[in-house]
Amino acid sequence: MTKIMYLFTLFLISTSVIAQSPSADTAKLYFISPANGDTVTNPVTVRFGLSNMGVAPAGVNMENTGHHHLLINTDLPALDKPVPNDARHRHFGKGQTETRLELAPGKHTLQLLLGDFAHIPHKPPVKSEQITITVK
Ligand SMILES: [Cu+2]
Repeated sequence: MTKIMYLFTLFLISTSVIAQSPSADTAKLYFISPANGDTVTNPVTVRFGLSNMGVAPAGVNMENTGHHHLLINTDLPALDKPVPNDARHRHFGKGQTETRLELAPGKHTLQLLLGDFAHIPHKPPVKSEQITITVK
């Protein structure tokens, strides 16, 4: 194999590894509850709404699907890499569409971000608005 062919192969491999799944043009990710500005009490039930795409568990590569990530008190992560997995970036890789949170009293921000089978945001990303809630 010539050197140029080798480099081209490396290029193909690297682009396939970082390839992002396409999102549906009309996809919409939103909070069913709570609403922006709500005052709530623990445990906080958060319901995830997704229109025009489907939910699939992590690891299942199906077109126009993904699983939910809930970002708590943090801005969006890098949108071309797997979503971090920590207390501020919660994965719902079994396909869950709601969760219950225990949050300290005070203001918190929440945002949803859909990820594909490999936890990578779609292109363009499917994300909700960032909402602010107050926990009593
Ligand atoms: Cu994930």
